[in-house]
Amino acid sequence: MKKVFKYFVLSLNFVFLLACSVLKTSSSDVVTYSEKFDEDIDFVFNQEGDMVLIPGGTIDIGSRFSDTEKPIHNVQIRKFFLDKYEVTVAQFKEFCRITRRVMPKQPGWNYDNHPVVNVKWEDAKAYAEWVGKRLPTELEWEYAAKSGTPQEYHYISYQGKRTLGNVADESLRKIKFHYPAVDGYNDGFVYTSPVGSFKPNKYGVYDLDGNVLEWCEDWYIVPYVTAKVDQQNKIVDAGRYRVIRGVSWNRGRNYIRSTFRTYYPPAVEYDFVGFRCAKDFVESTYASNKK
Ligand SMILES: [Ca+2]
Ligand SMILES: [Ca+2]
Repeated sequence: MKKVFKYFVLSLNFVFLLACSVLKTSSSDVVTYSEKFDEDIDFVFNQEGDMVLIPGGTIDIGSRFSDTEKPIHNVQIRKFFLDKYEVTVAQFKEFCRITRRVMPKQPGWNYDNHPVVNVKWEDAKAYAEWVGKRLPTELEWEYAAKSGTPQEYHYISYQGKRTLGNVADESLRKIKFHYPAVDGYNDGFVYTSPVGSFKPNKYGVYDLDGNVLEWCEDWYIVPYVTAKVDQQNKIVDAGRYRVIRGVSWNRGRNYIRSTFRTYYPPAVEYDFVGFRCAKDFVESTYASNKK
């Protein structure tokens, strides 16, 4: 009987060691966003006010997770400037005051240093032009969000309960139990957070992984590999909807990925949709500004 028990214990040990080795192998095979993030962040970007210069390059756009993101295809992106932060309530108020527009009604929880919400695409575009900028194309947006790292699927990092960005979390689920919150994750914000509350990505851009969804310049075309683009990767085909990118305070789980595409008619307003601006890189202008 003693012998049987000894073999039983040895077998248990063997199964335990085998399980450990499998777990170790599988976790080390996955390069998560958080692991990449914790490396010394190489801030390769150049700053110009509240914008960063995103270096040009090639990138695999798209993912295997959704038909709207297929096929994965390689594109060339020219260097461009991108706002470090989402446009805030205070900034949009100033725009409305000076241009005598009606300020979109903000929810009670959305303070001056939070991202402006309830903005139509047309209003976002008008703001961008007013400040001498433009909206980012969706290819630029995804390129910046991936920031040279394999950040196709971020949810695995959120499952690690790290505070990477403001998404639908347990605090939101207490109020709206049907929202797709990330299990066990709490970022400290039920609704929007002040812009820049979380760490930036490798290009120095904040909140691409959360807070509010962001309007892009482009019409929504599926599959987007067939869409005609101009030299700035702006989709020139016309459509009915404008592209929205990112993830927001009311979305979690499998919405959290840099390739996620969604869309709305340009005239709608939602309390989880905002925007940020981009700008073309012009060598001569940039050089003279730097003097
Ligand atoms: Ca949250
Ligand atoms: Ca965002």
